[in-house]
Amino acid sequence: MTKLCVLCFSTCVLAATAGAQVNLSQWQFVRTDMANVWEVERPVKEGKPESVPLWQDVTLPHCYNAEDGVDPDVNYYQGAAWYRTTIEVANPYAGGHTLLEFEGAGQKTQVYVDGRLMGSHVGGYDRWTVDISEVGNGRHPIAVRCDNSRDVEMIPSDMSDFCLYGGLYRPVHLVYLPERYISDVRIDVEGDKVSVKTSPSNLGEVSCSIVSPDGKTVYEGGIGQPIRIRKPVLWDVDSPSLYTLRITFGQQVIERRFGFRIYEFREHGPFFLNGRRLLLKGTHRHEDHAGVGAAMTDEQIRQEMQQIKDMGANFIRLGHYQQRDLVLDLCDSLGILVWEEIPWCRGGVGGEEYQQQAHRMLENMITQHSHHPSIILWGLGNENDWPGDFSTVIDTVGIRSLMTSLNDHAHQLDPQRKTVIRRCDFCADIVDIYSPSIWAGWYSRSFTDYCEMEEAAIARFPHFLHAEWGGDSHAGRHAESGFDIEVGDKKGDWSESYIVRLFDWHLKEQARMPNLTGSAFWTFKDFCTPLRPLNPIPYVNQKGVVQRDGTPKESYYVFQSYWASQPMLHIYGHSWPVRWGEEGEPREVLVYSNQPEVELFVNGQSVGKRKRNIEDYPAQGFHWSVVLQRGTNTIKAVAKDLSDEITFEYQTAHWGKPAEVRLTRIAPDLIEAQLYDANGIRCLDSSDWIEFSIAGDGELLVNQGTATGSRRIQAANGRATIRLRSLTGPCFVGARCDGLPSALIHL
Ligand code: ADA
Repeated sequence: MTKLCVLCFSTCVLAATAGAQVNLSQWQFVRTDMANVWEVERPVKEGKPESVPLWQDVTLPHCYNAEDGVDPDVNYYQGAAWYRTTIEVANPYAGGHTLLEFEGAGQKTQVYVDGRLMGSHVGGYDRWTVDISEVGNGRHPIAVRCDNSRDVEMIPSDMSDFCLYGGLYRPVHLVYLPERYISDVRIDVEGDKVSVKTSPSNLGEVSCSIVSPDGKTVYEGGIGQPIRIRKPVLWDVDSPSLYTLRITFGQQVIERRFGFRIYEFREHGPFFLNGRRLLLKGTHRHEDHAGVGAAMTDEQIRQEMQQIKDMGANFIRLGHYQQRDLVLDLCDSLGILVWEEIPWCRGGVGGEEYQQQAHRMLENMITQHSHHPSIILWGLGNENDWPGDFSTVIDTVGIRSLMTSLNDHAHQLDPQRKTVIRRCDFCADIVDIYSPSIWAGWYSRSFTDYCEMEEAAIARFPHFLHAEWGGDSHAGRHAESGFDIEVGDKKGDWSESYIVRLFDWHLKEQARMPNLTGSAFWTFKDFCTPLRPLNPIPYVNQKGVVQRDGTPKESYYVFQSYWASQPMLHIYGHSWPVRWGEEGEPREVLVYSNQPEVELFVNGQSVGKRKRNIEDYPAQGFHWSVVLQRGTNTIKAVAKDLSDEITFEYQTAHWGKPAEVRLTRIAPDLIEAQLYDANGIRCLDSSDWIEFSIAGDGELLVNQGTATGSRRIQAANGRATIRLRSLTGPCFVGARCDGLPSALIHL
């Protein structure tokens, strides 16, 4: 549609040049409810911007839980908040329509223009519009009330393992349309035929052109009949070829990208894309990032999706809700197949309104995203067998009934795509594809049981796909031992050492299961969750292979070594400054690489070449047993043109219990706390809690939910770090550890 996008700073489909520009810095925000909209507008109208409560200037997108979601000391704010701005409406079309378009806002929203309620929406993840045409051209105050209060009659449930963020955390657009306009375009591709429908459908003079991936116009004409494209170039994960459809109706031009591909989930596996077997190599993502919560910038989203592609993934489950259009555009252009789902997550099933919301969000997700060739699955729910929001025991009849109606609705809206859910065994027969819960070596059994558990699921469910596996790892925590693969029912030790072995084992097993459709590990990036206040980084689900700010953990490279085609080489332990053991005791060195051969050097001496061999666990054969010298050691790995090197210390002295915490400034903006015993020996297995504070002319970078950005954090190998946000003069940084004298460092 012809969009004059003046409120957003992200790319809008066809942003034109006419129309007044609204300065985004003019948005203001207050994190409290107001008595009425007059209270919101009065200070501006009366020219008293200093009135209480104080408003803050903000830039959209903006999430009002950007920091408190991971503040170790508080519950995140769940309640109402207000945004206000003034816009200059300058619709160039006589009799035209003016809309405010919200790409998504959390979680219930009311929109006021000139003090009048013009529209409202329930649901934090779908796109919606408010028609404000009646206010006409000119300057108008806008007030928006967002509310993420707890509500059991709304999806997702507050029992979900993620933050139900509040705010205008996705872009807002001001859209001008002619009097008669196309509100939606539907593209369906079957074989080499494309059907195009507009809403409304009776507009008459609609013309259409299709441009091939190499820029040639391959069709020009009407849209009444299915359009046949001869020998279309197929969209594939390695060559994501996209066609462009352009619809013209009077002054309105709409562009959509689409693609041709065929896929099949064979009974009892495997999966085929364009006629060849493809193992789905998948991950998950939440819209969540350090410092911004759900309000990720376009650049942050682009970087994250590229990191996912560079890891070698060809599949993603967008857990557990409809995500931004930009995410889907990137999946299309990068070649990442998608399972997208509605946020019916945990808690059971609610009443009429709740169920209507689920249906509405399903309809919006499918109509808004169905043209994306990357999407293959519509997810209807996650862990819907999880009781809790309602006092009744789990209502299997009610859940089955909603699941059945959602399943029918999805098929009616999109007959081509499959439906899917994860973990609700008593609904497994309703949907097309099913994932039970299998967490070998984390929530159940040992990871060496993985193959047996997987084969049983392949045999039991006609269409099985494995969503969610993995485990937590505290970035910077490493172990010399104790990460034995036979962990039985207990979880691992939250070390990176355990988790790389768990991932490594799964990946080697998956590579040799001929009938496996594929899987998606949980999850790409650490994320904020209200359910986990006692995690080593409080309120962070630490199952990511990158930290909450995108910094890779060691496990990122394990995936690359199995999945990526770009040559890579990585020695395990870049974040492990001190290893330990007896004098002369052999230590294991792991190297992750997709190269055929790697040579390892310890302190300048070659300790041999090893060939890549997937049967030779761990690290596909790139493991060496070496003797380290007391003090500093350097290890280098070489594979053809690639090399990687780490330098670390080897400690042979034994330690007792922690007696002292010492602070050191290890980089201009980084402070380290290290625990020592009574003899001044580092306590390399301590996981005591460290609490940082600051006084003076400096500020710590806190509430980031990362290993260098949490005021309270569990030590990793007796060590914790915190970053300085600013330092403008003298100040003291403190570290407190229960039972020990506090430490101070003067900066
Ligand atoms: C569930 C849930 C996820 C995630 C995961 C975990 O499987 O579906 O949202 O929270 O648990 O980390 O335990």
